[in-house]
Amino acid sequence: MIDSIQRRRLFRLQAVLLAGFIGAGCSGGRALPAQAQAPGAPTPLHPVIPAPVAVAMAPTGHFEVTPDTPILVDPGDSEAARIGLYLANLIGNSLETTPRVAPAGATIPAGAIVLTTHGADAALGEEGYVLAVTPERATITATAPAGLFYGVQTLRQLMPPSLEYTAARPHPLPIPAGRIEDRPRFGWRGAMLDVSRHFLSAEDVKRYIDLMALYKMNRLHVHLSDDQGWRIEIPSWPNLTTHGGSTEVGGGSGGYYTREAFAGLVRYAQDRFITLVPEIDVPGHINAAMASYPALNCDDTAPPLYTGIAVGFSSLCVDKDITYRFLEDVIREITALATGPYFHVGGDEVTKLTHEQYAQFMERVQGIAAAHGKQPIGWDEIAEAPLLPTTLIQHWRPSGSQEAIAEAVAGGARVIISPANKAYLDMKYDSTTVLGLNWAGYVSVRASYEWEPTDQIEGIAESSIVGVEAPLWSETLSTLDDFEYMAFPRLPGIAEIGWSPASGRTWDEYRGRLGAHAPRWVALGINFYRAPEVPWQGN
Ligand code: TNX
Repeated sequence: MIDSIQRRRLFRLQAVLLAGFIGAGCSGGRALPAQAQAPGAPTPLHPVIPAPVAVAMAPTGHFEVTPDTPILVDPGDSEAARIGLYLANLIGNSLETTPRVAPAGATIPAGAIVLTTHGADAALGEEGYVLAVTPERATITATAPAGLFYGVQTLRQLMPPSLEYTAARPHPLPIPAGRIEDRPRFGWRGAMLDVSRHFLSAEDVKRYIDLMALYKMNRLHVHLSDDQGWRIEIPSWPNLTTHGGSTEVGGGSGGYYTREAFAGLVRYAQDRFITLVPEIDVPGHINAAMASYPALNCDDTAPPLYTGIAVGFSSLCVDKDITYRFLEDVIREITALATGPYFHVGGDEVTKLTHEQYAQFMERVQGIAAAHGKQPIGWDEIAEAPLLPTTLIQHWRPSGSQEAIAEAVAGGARVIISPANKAYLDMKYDSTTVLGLNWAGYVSVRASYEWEPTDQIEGIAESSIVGVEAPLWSETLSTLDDFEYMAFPRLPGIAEIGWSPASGRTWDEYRGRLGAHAPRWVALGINFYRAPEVPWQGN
C-alpha cells in the first residue's frame, strides 16, 4: 500500500523533476552526447521511451561499462539474478565478454551495476524503479522484479544504440550520470497480434515480445482464431488445427501453435513481465472452427474454409448444446496453458444473432471463462450484454457502444482503451502506405501519439481505465517485416501513453526522443517506417 506521505513525496519529486526534463532550457538537464539532429527537431534531454516520471540528468559525467563491470544482485534473489543475466547478455553483445552476475557483498565496490530491492520506496509499486547513475556505479532499486526489469530497460536505452548489435564489436558503453524515478500510469500496457488472418511463427511472436519489453509493455493479447484460421492446438478437437489452421488470408498454408509452442510463448512473455492474453473470438469470427466440425453449424453442414477479408458472416449455433461443450473444452485446454488471469472471448461484429441471443450467449461464455478462474474480456459490443463484475470491456469503435460502455462503467466495469482511429496499428499511416486498412481513417505517427485515454468515452474516470492496447490486425500483413513496418514507429507511442504521466506529454518533445531511437532500431534490424514527421537520427 502507498501511504499518503509516500504519495506526497513521489508527487513532489515528480513536480520538481518533470519540470526539469520537459522544460527546454531547464537547469540540470543536458543534451545527449554528439548525435546529429535533423533541422527543427528539439534536442532530447534523454532518449527514454516511455518518458519516465522524473528525470534529472547530471550536467556532466558518466558510468563506463567495461568487461570487468560486475552486475551485483541481492544474495538469494533468483529473479534479480535472472534479470541481471538478461542485462549481462545484452552488454555481452558489445563487449568481448559477458559481465559476471554475482551476489552483492556488504559493501558495493566502485565500478558495479547493482540491482537491489533494499531501501525501495513502496510508493514505486511493483513496476516502478529508481535508477541512479554516477561515475562510480549504476544502481537500480525496485520493490519487485518487474521494477528491476523496467529499470534495466531504461538503463539499456541510455546506453549507445550499438549495444543492440548481436555480433560482438567491442566498443565503449558510457551511461550518462543522473537519476530517474519512474512508475507506470496504467497497469495494462498492451499489444495485440492477429495471428489468424496471417499466421506468425512462435519465433516471430517472441521477437515481437522482445520489442514490447524494450518499451515496458506488459500484456500481449493473441487473437488465436478467426474466420480465416484456428491457431492453437486443442487435443479434444483436433480438426480445429489440422483443417481450420491449414490456410490464411490469400490462401497461404497458415499454421498453428502446438501446445508446447504455446506454453513456450507464455513462458517467454512471462520472463519479460508480459502476460499473454489468449483470445478465442466468439460467437462470430468463427468460420475456421465451423469449417472443421459440421456439428458446430445449425444445419450440420460445414462451410468451406475462408481466405478473404470480409467480417460478420459467421456465427456459432447458439441453440446447440455441443456449442457449449466445444467452448468448455477449448477454454479449459487453453487456460491450462495460459497461466495469466485473463481470457478474451471476443464478441465483436456479430450480425447473425438477435440481441437476446447475443446477450445470452455472451453471458454464458463469460461464465465458462470465470469457471476456469479467468477474468473475461470482450470487445466493446459486450457492454450490451449482462456482464460479470470482473469482465473487462475492450473499447475499439471510436463511436460505438459509447452509452452502453458508460452504463457498464457506472455499474463498476473497467475498460481497456484501444480506439481504432488512434491505436490500431493496421491502419495505414497515410494514403501512400501500401500495407494496412483505412476503415478508421489514416493514423499518422502524430495521431497515434497525441490522444488521451480518458477522452475516449464520455464521462469515464481514469480509475475505470485499466490501460491501453495497440491491436495489429493482419488481413494485409503476411511477414514479420510487414508487422514491424506497421508497429514501428507507432507502438512505442502507445507504450508511452500507457506508462507516462499525461501532463507534459507533447508531440514536439516526443518526436525528438522517437527520432533518437532510429539507430537502435537499425541495430535491432527492425523494419520501421521512416515517417517524415519524425526527425530520425543517425544511419
Ligand atoms: C475490426 S477490431 C475487427 C477485426 C478486423 C479489424 C481490421 C475488431 C474487434 N474487429 O475483425 O481485423 O477491424 O482493422
